Amino acid sequence: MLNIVLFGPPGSGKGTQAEKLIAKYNLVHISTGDLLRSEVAAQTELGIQAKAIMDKGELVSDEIVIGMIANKLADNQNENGFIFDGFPRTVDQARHLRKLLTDYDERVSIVVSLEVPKEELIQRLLKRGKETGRSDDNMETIANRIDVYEKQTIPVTYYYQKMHKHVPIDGIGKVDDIFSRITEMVDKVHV
Ligand code: B4P
Repeated sequence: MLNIVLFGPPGSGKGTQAEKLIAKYNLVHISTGDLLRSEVAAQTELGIQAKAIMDKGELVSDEIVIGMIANKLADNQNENGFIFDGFPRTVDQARHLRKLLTDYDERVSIVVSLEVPKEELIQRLLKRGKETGRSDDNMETIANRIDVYEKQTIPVTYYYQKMHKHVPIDGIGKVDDIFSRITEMVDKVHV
């Protein structure tokens, strides 16, 4: 299997690049943000709790997101692999992902880490907020999401660096150019 972790700060283009990678490598897309937003839309108990946390720009509990990932993995065996988009976001989530994949004799193939400066992230997210009305794409929540990323999610990069899986990619430029930079690196681990 080809198991790609798509990593980066909010607004770095994870969702955008995930769509293209799925089409090229025929992978199952697991976006914890999308999964949480569908719970919010369906107004489930989990969705109601999650919305309050997401609107503040905080992270939903590890227990909830790890449970969602475990279900998705169990439902999608016999596939070419997975794209983990926006997961793991804490070192504890990364450790659990390792355990879950080991249960299926699998492992993370590569961690694609999109690098984009803070100013550009803010501009992209404010633009999306205006265009789509996404409730967490407002200045106050964006600032907290970036802060949470720096404090709680950056340590995940050290975890994967130690395993020699972390690959930084310049996330500035045209979407297709960034995609080419990513596939060049993915093709090195996927022969
Ligand atoms: P996510 O849905 O993961 O939101 P995100 O980090 O903002 O990334 P997204 O994929 O949507 O945006 P992208 O960078 O593609 O998470 C939302 C919330 O859910 C979190 O704050 C948290 O509360 C919760 N959550 C999710 N996962 C969790 C977890 N594992 N643990 C705990 N909580 C979790 O794109 C942004 C914009 O940039 C788009 O409008 C796009 O069009 C634009 N863009 C992309 N590429 C571009 C380029 N090259 N140039 C210009 N613009 C570009």
